[in-house]
Amino acid sequence: EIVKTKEVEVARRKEVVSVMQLEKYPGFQRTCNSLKAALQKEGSSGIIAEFKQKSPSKGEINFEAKVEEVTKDYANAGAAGLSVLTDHDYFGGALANLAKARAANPEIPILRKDFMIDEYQVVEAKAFGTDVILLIAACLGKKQAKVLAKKAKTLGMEVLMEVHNVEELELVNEFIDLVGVNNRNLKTFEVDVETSVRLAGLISERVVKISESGLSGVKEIQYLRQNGFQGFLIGETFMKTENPGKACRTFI
Ligand code: IGP
Repeated sequence: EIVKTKEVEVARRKEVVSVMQLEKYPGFQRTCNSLKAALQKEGSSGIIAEFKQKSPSKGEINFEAKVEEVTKDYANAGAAGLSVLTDHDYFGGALANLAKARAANPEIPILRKDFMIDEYQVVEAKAFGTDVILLIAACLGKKQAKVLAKKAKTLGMEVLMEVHNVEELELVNEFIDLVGVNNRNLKTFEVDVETSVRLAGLISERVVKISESGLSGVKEIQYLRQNGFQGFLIGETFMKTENPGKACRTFI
């Protein structure tokens, strides 16, 4: 179970770097870029392009790609935001990748893609230059989700909550800025864009809606836009090609 793995990982990391040390990292000196504003901007592509080298469902996707290069190419292609996986065990990501993406792209909003279960990770996200944290409803309790979201807001970051069904929408609270519907069922890995469409009407008008996973064509994006989505999180479709930035450009 992912949550257990994360608890062990976080406990280990806390011993290596304390919260007080993290607060001295360069990320604490900067003001965050708003993903919500970027997605709401007139003419925004809505594309949140992800740096993803492997996944539990697909295995290796792209081990050659360099995070600085790919994220810069995404930004130049016209992506509204970037997503960087920092989970190592399941997705081959790293916090170092986040720092590199940040250094290469000072202006664009960056999402830290990980399984957040502890306030320590929220502080860590800020330290490494994150603008938006991800909270996966399926991994959290209602109270825990609120504590983590509030902490992120206190540090000036935005919060994206990921849901996959109606029940999980119960976890959305006043500190959530964006809600993402994951089209992929994390247990079966099955992908269905209709998951987004079905939930769209049930999501608060106050938040920006994002459709996540399994998106592979411009037609799908148009369809989702018509159904109220302003953000589209895409990883594999870009990363599986030799030139992810170029693939991204075809969606803009
Ligand atoms: C991207 P895809 O199918 O375009 O590569 O999906 C993103 O939605 C996916 O990586 C993702 C994810 C997650 C990864 C969505 N939610 C939670 C790790 C954890």
